[in-house]
Amino acid sequence: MKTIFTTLILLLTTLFSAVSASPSGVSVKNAWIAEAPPVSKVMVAYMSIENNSEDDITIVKAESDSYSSIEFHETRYEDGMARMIRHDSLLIPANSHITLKRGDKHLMLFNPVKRLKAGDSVTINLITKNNIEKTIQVTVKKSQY
Ligand SMILES: [Cu+2]
Repeated sequence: MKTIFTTLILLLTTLFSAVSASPSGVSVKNAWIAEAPPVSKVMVAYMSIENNSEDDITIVKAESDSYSSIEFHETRYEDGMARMIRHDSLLIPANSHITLKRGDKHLMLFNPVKRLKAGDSVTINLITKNNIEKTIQVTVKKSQY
């Protein structure tokens, strides 16, 4: 009887945590891609990525049918010169968020498959270390300076 009771408790606990956790724990807000000149081979995406879970989330890959590849970049300023550093992943601490913004972290989008103009929408998949996929729709907007 005790064993059945323990099993029942375990089962209920498992069910409960499965229901309370959102699929990825990741939500993305204010995502946009800066419109680039027609000749440009690269574009940049900015967004706020929230982690609503109790565990750190590491995004290890980003991909889109609209680009040949996507890299995680960060702009750093040294002696008044801006240069971009490539990161292997993006860490979003538990119950926190990171902001990808101009002059800071961003998604670098390489080789758009077609000319993307303000108003166009692009699908990007973010993939976490635990292989959870988060699909987001990102609108291209006129660059804001
Ligand atoms: Cu970059």
